[in-house]
Amino acid sequence: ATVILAVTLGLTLGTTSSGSLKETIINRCNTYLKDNGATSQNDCEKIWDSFTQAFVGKDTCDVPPDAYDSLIHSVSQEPACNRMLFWSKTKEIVHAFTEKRSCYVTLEDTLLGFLLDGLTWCGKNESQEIFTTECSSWSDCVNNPVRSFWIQASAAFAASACGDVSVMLNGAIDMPFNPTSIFASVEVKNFNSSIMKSLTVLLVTKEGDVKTCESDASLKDLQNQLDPKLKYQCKIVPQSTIQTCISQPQIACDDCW
Ligand code: AVW
Repeated sequence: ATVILAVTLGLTLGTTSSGSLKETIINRCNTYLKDNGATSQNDCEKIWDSFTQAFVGKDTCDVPPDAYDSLIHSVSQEPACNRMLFWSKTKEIVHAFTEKRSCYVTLEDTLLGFLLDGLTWCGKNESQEIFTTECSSWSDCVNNPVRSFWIQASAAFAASACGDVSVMLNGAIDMPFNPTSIFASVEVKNFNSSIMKSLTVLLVTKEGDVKTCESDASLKDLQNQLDPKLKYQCKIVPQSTIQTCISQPQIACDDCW
């Protein structure tokens, strides 16, 4: 009886979690399309189907980044030239800013990123089930479904980056440009210098930080990895300035840094 109960419970939980994952993603999709308009080519049910196709039936450590190619192609969105904002180790402040200001767009402010931000999912070999708990985590294995999604979505976002592009890096840590980050290992490598004009580093510092754009060695590495055709700039941006711009929408974006 215990075994039957456990199996029934297990199946019920599995169904419930995949049900709520679908609900979450479809709801986010409809909300996004309503709030951002203009992207009427997008079909939320089709996007959900392409998403599940990437990982359902596969072991939780056996989902490579290219499994998400059909999902990425099923989402249609014009690149926001001159407003695209990358980030590394600044997740919270960058999104607090873009939530209030449409002058900059991060991957998580695009439909694709918005749908999956903060979620966990995986499948199981030879099973149609979808799980949202007990999935392999970021560091457990290279080809886990969540990590692979962010790698492929980041690569596509970077490849579409056009005009003047910015990246918010953390000036309070040793290596603002860290070779193991997605920004360094995926995004910079996918920049296309034939559609991109410049990269501006916004180095977020706290009061008392001594780091400068010129003194940081990791930023030299970043400069060296960029196509010389791209213009490179770096600006120190005090965290307090960003906070002020977050709380005072009447300040123009151009005056934030
Ligand atoms: P990040 P990235 N274990 O702040 O440059 C668990 O380092 O990498 O910035 N979760 C992880 C790990 C890990 N080892 N590494 C990364 N993450 C997750 C997409 C975690 O959720 C945008 F376009 C962390 O908050 C940015 O330009 C997040 O990844 C760029 O990629 C970011 O890690 C940011 O990636």
